[in-house]
Amino acid sequence: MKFAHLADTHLGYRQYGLIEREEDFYNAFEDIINKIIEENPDFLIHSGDLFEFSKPSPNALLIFQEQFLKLKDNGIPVYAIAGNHDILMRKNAIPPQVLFKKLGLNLISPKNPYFIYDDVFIGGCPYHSKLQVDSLKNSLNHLSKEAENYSKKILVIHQGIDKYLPWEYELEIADIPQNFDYYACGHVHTRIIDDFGGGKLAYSGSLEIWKANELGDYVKKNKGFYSVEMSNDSVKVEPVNIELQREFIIKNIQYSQFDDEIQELQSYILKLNAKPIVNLTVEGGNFNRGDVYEKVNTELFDISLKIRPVFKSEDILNDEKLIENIATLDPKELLAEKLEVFDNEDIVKLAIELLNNLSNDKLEESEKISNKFFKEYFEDLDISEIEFDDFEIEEANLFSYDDESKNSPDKDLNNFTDVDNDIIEKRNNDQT
Ligand SMILES: [Mn+2]
Repeated sequence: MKFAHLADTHLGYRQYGLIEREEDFYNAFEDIINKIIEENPDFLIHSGDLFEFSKPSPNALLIFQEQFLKLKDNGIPVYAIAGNHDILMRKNAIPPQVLFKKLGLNLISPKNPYFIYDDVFIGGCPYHSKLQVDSLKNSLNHLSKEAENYSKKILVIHQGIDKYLPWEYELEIADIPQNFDYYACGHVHTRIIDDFGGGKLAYSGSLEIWKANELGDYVKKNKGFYSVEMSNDSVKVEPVNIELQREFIIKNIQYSQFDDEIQELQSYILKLNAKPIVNLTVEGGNFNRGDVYEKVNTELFDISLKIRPVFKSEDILNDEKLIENIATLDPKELLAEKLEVFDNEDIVKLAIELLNNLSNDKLEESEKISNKFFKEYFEDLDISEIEFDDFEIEEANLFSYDDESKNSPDKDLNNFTDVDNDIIEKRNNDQT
């Protein structure tokens, strides 16, 4: 039995506001679906963040519809869950995947937590935020029991796990039931294949370079999907790569070699098939930014899709060295230090959670965290009651997306949660 695993396609993402980048994602998606059809798997699993927004543009919806119908014509069923980008954290919100249920998309949701394909159990959960982790753990344990009688078991999730995302995770690796053969994960945009339980745990990574800091992983491991071969006693995961049409260039130039290096870069770019995105840093020496900027533009503007220049003259570099020497500049450490007077770990935890959420404009989440803290500390309430209330709210908020659900009026497009962005950045910073 063979299946394909794909995740984090983010259809509709318009990087740097460029229509060309939106189209790059669509083209990459089409390439991937063509490759999947070539591979002819028994089915395809999509582990969430199918779309960039929970209210995708008609273009993004149409691209998915086309490719989905192509899979259907080729007899390849699709199983999917909603990721954090697909879900709007509002009452009665439904993810866009629901639109394709009647066309045959198998949407794994709290109401339909698993499907059976021959002797294969395919179960999973949509994205759960940190606040909903207890309910997520319950669902995982429930799925683990339901799966027991099947010879092949697949778990589909869209979460950060501490082992792979130590800065921002919802699940600890120990929270995950061990009796599945394949863990089809989404959320982390880098590509990971690991041994877990008796099988494999895998993040197939994002479709395209969603953030410039995914570039390192892309250079090493490419982008694409996983082809998974499953027999009764083994699981083999084979990455299948697609070629991205456009290059992302990251180049550091010493100002003393500026003229030569910029010429070299220009002749490199002229050989490419598509205009690249150029992340250019000019550093060292004392130079006038305006002059350098003008030269960069003259040489590279017409032949690049986007130039993202950073100028670090000698003075700026010296300032940076000064900052590097101050060990406690990590805002989290500074916060913790300030709050030592309270001698209360919960207060430090609250402050750090608020910092994380507020720096990502997650106001609703922050409000929830604050209210919960306030109730636990200052209201004479049974904590178990609060947990129960939270659970009820979650159920209403997230998990009622069957076809009959009513959509709530006028939701704000800017309210989508943008977790990955920050996570991947932290992860990469952490690694480098
Ligand atoms: Mn994502």
